Amino acid sequence: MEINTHNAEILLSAANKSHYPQDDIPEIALAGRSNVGKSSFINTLLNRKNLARTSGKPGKTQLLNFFNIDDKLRFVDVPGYGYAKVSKTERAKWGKMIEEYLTSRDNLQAVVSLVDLRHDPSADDVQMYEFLKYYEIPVIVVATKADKIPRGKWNKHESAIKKKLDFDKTDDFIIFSSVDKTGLDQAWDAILGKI
Ligand SMILES: Nc1nc2c(ncn2[C@@H]2O[C@H](COP(=O)(O)OP(=O)(O)OP(=O)(O)O)[C@@H](O)[C@H]2O)c(=O)[nH]1
Ligand SMILES: [Mg+2]
Repeated sequence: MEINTHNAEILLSAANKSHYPQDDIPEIALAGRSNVGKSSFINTLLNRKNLARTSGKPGKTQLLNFFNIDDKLRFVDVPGYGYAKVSKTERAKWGKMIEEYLTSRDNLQAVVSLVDLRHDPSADDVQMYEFLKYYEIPVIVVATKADKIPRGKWNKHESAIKKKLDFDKTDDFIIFSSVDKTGLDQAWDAILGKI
């Protein structure tokens, strides 16, 4: 499929089902810990500086943000999990919002699950991966911030992440960096392979 990635815009932000777009355009959602680089991933793939707003301030993205790409594909930026300074009530609201989207959205083709290449996945990362596997949602694991560790150590970190996740070999695993664009083509190939 030919997609003009320059033709991208934020479409809408949704708190629940009633706000989701009503059509058959395929969606790829981005999930991961707060600050892992979900919004940066979207910006890098679309070659835009700040279309999906990023910040050093975790917990910034509060709603599901839908990005329209050339009317052929949507990215859904999901608020990050695992941010300590969030109240129990907020956390529960977040859980409901994500669960509703992931378990009921027919448009959803795959989830890009972002983890930090430098660290072992957190308990939340493992839980998210298990959740996606349980619901049989195709997963593209993207290990980001690769620019922060030497290339010679990438393999070791990849193995540690896969082991901790009990990684399913039928899923994609991509080493990525929004800073130097490592993995950009692979990420697009994986996404286009799901839609
Ligand atoms: N070095 C490096 N920094 C990155 C990379 N990706 C993101 N960052 C930085 O990490 C911080 C968080 O990035 P975001 O893209 O806002 O993270 P997020 O996952 O969208 O965070 P929330 O919206 O809070 O869930 C920012 O300061 C980014 O510049 C990367 O590949 N390499
Ligand atoms: Mg974000």
